Amino acid sequence: MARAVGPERRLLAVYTGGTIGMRSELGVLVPGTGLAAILRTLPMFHDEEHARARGLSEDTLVLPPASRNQRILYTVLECQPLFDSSDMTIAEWVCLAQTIKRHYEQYHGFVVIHGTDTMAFAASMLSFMLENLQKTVILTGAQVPIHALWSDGRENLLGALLMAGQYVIPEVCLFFQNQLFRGNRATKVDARRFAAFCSPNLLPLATVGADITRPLSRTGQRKLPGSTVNRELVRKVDGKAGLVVHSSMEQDVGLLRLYPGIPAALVRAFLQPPLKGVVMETFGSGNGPTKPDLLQELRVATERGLVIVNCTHCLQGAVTTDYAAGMAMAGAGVISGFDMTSEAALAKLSYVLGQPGLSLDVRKELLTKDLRGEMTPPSVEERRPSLQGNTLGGGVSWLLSLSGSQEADALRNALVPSLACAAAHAGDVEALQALVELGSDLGLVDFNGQTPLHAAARGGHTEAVTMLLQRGVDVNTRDTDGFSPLLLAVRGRHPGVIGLLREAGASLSTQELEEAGTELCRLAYRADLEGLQVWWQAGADLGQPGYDGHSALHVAEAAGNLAVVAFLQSLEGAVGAQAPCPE
Ligand code: ASN
Repeated sequence: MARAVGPERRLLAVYTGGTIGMRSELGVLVPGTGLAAILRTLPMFHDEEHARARGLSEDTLVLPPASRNQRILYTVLECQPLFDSSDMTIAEWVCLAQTIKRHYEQYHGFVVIHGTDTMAFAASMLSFMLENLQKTVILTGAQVPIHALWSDGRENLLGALLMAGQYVIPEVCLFFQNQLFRGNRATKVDARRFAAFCSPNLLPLATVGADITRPLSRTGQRKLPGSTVNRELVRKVDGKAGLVVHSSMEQDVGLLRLYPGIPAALVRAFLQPPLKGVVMETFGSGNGPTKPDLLQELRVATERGLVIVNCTHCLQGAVTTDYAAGMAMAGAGVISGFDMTSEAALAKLSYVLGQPGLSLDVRKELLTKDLRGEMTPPSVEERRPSLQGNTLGGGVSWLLSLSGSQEADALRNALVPSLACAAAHAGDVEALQALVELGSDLGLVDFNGQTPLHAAARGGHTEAVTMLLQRGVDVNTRDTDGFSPLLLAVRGRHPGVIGLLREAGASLSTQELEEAGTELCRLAYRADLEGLQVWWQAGADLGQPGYDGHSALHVAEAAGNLAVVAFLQSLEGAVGAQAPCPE
């Protein structure tokens, strides 16, 4: 966001309708023509004296000075017909985008005067239609007509004109009640109050002090006390790319809100052609009913090529796969919409599906990407392995969908231990968590007699080990070879896991300790200090003799491995010492 320079800033204000210009007819509000004429009579919107002195044309309005050396001039373009925004459709918003494109070179910025009811949809649609936007586009409107004694319309429109005139914000924004939001992050939350919009998952791009219109300071700048401009949030533009208007938006997209007990038949009816994409509003963090018949309908639809995007019906937060009920959605082929508003998701779907010549996979890929600042995808570090993208996760998702019959339950019970061990060995905590949600016992053993804790310890996965210990998996179980998770962690040389297991009370068995002697001698011979250290950390007696009665110290001395000798001697009481057990 940069401060706009130049003595005159020219704006186009496209008036599409909405309460701001409405009048009462037979007791109800209907769109009203002649907004420019009303603005001309209001001194805060038009400096007649300046306009006359400058010889401005009849259709050009000019704001009182915003700063000593800058004036904001604007022209109101009244659409035909005007709409209550409840009647706006994708077709009208495409016309709006084309209007902006047509006048793009003539003006420095654009204000779109729009009804509030669908303003968040409009802003979202425009954000996708207008690619490589280099100029400011701000939507605004009002809860009360502008000519009423007590109206928010004057402040909103003036704020939008000042923001668009004074700043270069290359985005589609929405200005309401002193706040400038990224358009595709905003949503209408109040039908009555002046603070009608909020941006639940992104801070406002700017918050303007209530006295944006106060008189000039001595330096000639109209300061905005109390205003906060979050410059770092404003999207950067590619200075060379020209504006592209995407008019081929897919119209066969829909919005389906799940509710508890929604019948599968109703969902089936909704998902029928010609529908090509659906935003499905789910519960909480993207959860939905796990009834097999409902999941089946979703799966059939996605396999047929219908694109379904999962958005939470909660105002704030994001879609995750923390719950089996959320994972079941992913398992049925539903794409995560992360923290997108439903308005943004619908617009994105319309845009992505409207692009000609893309494969279904590419379209799905685009939907998971942040294209216009509309979503916050999880960062790479936070991103958990996708259950869709790997065999293990696919297996878990599939298991989740199995239920109902005795055979299905038997199959599930037979597969869970091996799947859990495979997940633990891969360190896939998400898959383990999914199995827990499924009601699986993570202490069950696989065909080798190993628990997932054995597998996680062998793989060195501290996160998985922590999770399993928290779930109370026995820390000292032995597999069919008599090995404990601790021994496997020692063999794998995973000090982090050894520490966790010891803290949880793990200890090497007498047999394991006895057998360790020969191994210790071998390590001493090879001067493998790291190998000796993990044994010591696991509580082994490093003085334990090998098969021929020699200890590791004897072997190290004989081999001249001085570092090993020094290490073994440094242990309290030299050999014979054991690592202290953690508290
Ligand atoms: N029904 C009106 C509209 O969206 C509501 C408003 O603008 N406040 O056009």
